[in-house]
Amino acid sequence: MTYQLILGDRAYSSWSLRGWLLFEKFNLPFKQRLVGFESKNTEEQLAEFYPARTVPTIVTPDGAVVWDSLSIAEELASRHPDASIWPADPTLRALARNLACEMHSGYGALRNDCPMNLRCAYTSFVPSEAVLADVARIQQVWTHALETSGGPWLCGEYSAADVFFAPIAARLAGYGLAVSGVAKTYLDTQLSDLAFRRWRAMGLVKGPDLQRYARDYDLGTWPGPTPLQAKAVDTGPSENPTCPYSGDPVTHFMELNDRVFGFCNEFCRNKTVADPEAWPKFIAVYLS
Ligand SMILES: N[C@@H](CCC(=O)N[C@@H](CS)C(=O)NCC(=O)O)C(=O)O
Repeated sequence: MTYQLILGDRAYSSWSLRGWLLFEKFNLPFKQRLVGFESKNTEEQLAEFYPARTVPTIVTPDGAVVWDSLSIAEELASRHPDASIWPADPTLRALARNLACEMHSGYGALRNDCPMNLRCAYTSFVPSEAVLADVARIQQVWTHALETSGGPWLCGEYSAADVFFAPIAARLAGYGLAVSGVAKTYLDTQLSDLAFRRWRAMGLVKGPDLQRYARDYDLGTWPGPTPLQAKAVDTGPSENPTCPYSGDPVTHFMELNDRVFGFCNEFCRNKTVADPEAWPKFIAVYLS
């Protein structure tokens, strides 16, 4: 038995990103299931996990349902003390808890006015005073944490505090909201993180564009690292006979730098096309 992790649409569900990072970044085993965001009936889709009604929700191997990102972080930290979800140092741990809790209960204007949408980077968004106040507070707490810990993550090593701020980084990036100094360096660190890039690559290629998240602002270029230019192609042969992820025979193909690579299904091919460098198992094949 392993954990079940129930997630929403990767492009839009900022809380789901947190739930997934808690497993992905701390190497905890899980099987995931996605609920559809096309309709609004998340609660119905979670009926078997009553009384959960939002994503992320997890089911522990012994059957406990945990339905809030902060309680998921705490439960995983208790069950996996060696995973270092919170910093070991008590002062840094207290700081990390402050940061995660402030994020979990705060920044309402930013969260309301700037819904996460990993498919867009807007250039003409004009923030309200309330959004600017949230950004100023984020600048303040990030700077304080990074100067206290020495970085590169908020509390030194990657911790739950960084999990909670990953979607905030996505919002700052997506709506062109500026931070400066060490906070800007930290924003770039979040956007460059391979796990974050994997999540975004999956969000770019799976699921429909949802109108309720669309905003009528001018579009620009996503400010994270520019992906290597790969493209889907119809036929092989590929250099690799088996899929880098599953080891199964290849059926779907991608071209990168005049070389052809194969994958065992369309989604795995497309997520790799979206950002080849985000996938260590693919890069191992590419460099071999
Ligand atoms: N406090 C919850 C919030 C989770 C949440 O609001 N998730 C959203 C998706 S990002 C959701 O499931 N919305 C569906 C709905 O409200 O019907 C947490 O920390 O996990």
